[in-house]
Amino acid sequence: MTFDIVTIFPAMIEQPLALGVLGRAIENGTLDVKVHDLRDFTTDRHRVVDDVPYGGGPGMVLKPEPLFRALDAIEKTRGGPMTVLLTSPQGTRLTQEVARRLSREPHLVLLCGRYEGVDERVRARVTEEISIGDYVLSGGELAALVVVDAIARLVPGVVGDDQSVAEDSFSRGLLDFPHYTRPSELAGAGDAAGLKVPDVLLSGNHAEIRRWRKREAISRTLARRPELLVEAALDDEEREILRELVAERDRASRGV
Ligand code: JD8
Repeated sequence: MTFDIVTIFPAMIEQPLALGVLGRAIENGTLDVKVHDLRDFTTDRHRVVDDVPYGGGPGMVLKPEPLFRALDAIEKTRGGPMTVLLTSPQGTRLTQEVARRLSREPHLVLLCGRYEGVDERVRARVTEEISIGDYVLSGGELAALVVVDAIARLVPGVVGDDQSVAEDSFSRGLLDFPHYTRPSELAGAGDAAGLKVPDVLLSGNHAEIRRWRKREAISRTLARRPELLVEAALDDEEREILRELVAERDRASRGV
């Protein structure tokens, strides 16, 4: 899968993408990611990318022409269809479902805004505006990294173990179960009791372990993000566990 990212801060994008599973996938050619400096698409001596807003007011706006030139150059170099994403607070909220849909596109171009945002006419070239959540960032770069990470890890071969991608929290619509590694017991410190790994995980009983993990995932989801359960893809066993946990919770809330 091919990504082109257009930004005035290439360094903000390049280093993070060179690390971890995405870095490896770029190295071995599973992903082709190119970061473009928007200033390379200016034509003036000072490489100016911003200008004052028509109508007045504070802040600056990203000029349209460098962005249009960047898109033309990417289109010409890559050939073939491209989906242009603009990260912005006004966009479609990024969810696992949106990431899954976009991971089926062969070529994504991400435009990173700055200042007060981009000139409105840039939207004529944008396929979809994406927001990563309801809080204010200083620019589109961190959002673009989040979008690329969420999408790229769904591309076959990027994450070594397809199983772990399939079982990830949210691909099933549930929060994750607790994870433990060695040692099986941590010494107590001061007043703190020793911290033990749940016995079931040491039992070697894989059917019981699977069931415990399901129960933990469902019980955490019920406690912390109950709204996720409305859409969660639960199997028969999980629906049964949910019924038990809800009944327990209701009994406890009546004080019995
Ligand atoms: C792009 C400029 C900053 C936004 C004035 C401060 C996404 N979930 C998200 N929150 N914020 C962004 C985001 C913010 C951006 C730009 C994305 C370009 N800014 C602006 C409007 C108000 N400032 C985002 N995706």
